[in-house]
Amino acid sequence: MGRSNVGKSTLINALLNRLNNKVAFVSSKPGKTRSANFYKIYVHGADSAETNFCLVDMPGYGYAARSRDEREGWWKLANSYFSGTRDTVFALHLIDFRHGPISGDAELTDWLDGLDMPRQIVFTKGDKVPRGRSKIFYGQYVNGGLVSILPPIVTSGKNDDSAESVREAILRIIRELNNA
Ligand SMILES: Nc1nc2c(ncn2[C@@H]2O[C@H](COP(=O)(O)OP(=O)(O)O)[C@@H](O)[C@H]2O)c(=O)[nH]1
Ligand SMILES: [Mg+2]
Repeated sequence: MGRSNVGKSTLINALLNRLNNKVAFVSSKPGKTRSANFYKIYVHGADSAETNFCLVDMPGYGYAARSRDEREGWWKLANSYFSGTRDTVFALHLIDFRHGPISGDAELTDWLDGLDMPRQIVFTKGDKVPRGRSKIFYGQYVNGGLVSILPPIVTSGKNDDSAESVREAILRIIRELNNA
């Protein structure tokens, strides 16, 4: 989940190693994805443990040009999705690393708080922040009170080490929540 254009679809393509043959639609125009897209993921771990789960690309919210109706539609969709009974649910909350949490992010955080929904923070567009600033930005955001199951992960829109860290984090969180 995250604001329009934050990089939700890009992260999914990176996680699935489909950046050159996209499964999730990436747009240069914000607010294009209007439906929630579901990806059924089958994982065979090195320990031969199987972890199957559903990755959901939630449409963006908080895009300034959107109408009130669209914004209400988003909350309706999100509420109906998350109020269903499910064994294990957590949210990956994507935040643009250049800006840190901004208005729509606080709104999402409050709503997730209200649902008691655990969440993992993933920063996107880390490649757009100069190296020298990264540590300072990271510290500012984390000290600003972001709540995350595991420490937030800074990603770059590529299938690199950070994408691998997100994969590992997802599996670890699912396994921990399942055993809780
Ligand atoms: N440089 C860079 N660009 C990114 C990153 N993530 C997304 N983008 C770009 O940001 C735009 C919006 O990405 P998209 O995945 O469609 O965002 P969504 O609306 O949240 O699904 C596209 O032009 C992407 O190529 C990233 O980590 N680094
Ligand atoms: Mg998208």
